[in-house]
Amino acid sequence: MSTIYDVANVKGFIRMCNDGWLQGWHERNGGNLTYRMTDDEVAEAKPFFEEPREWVKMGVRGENLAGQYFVSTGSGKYMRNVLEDPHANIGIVEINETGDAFRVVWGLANGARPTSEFESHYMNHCVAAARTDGADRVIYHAHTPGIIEMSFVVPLEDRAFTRILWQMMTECVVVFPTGVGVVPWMVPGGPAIAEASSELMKTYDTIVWAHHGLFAAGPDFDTTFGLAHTVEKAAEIYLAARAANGGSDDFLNKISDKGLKDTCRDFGIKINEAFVD
Ligand code: 2HA
Ligand code: ZN
Repeated sequence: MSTIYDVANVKGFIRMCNDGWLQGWHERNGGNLTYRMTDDEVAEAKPFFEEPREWVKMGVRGENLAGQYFVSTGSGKYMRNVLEDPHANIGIVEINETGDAFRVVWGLANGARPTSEFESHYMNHCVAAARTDGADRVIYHAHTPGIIEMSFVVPLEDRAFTRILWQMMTECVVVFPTGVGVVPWMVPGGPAIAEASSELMKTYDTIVWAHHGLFAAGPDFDTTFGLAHTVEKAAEIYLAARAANGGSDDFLNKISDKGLKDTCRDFGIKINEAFVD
């Protein structure tokens, strides 16, 4: 282990930041990513840790992930710059033993802080980890244009939003069989949006932030990026199909509810029954 970048998921984290940039989801400082490290990764990374900074109190508390370490993008930092200079644009933070404060132990050079959405990320990590028995480790927020556009023209309701996305591409229902939750427009970066999202995170791994973007959780970078990519692609297909249909979403052909249910049956996946007729 010659640098901290040889820790597999530190490398994977940097790659995912760049993947999102290449998709066009991270204008300026838009979007953020956090990853909860395993104990082995913490042990591998520790020799490279720097003098810990002071503890910073959060507006939220989550006891089940107290004492854990997270890789986080930096507040005001650009995804575009992560690959070129990780040490300045991302960092590792430790959560205190009561689960209500963090301190920077590596990176985020020159006094930078973790993402302005860190409280949202932390609370949602707590909920997602509890829902998945500790499997979920990644939370990703991206300014995905298709989802933002869709949030102007469809009802901001979990069921309506989910059904449209499922119907756009055959494998959507397989990738997110529980559906997506929808948070109405809210001020970003505070405890209120953290609270609203974490309430939905008890059920969903994908949350739409109306007029803002996507908020997604998963066990690893491939799954979480793939989830965001699939949801966003479905949104783009909806918008293009609707435009091609003169602005209406009364399409000539579509995937039936029976088709959605049959797909899940054959893939051995449990569909959210409340969202199909
Ligand atoms: O990091 O995307 O929601 C900037 C944001 C806040
Ligand atoms: Zn944002």
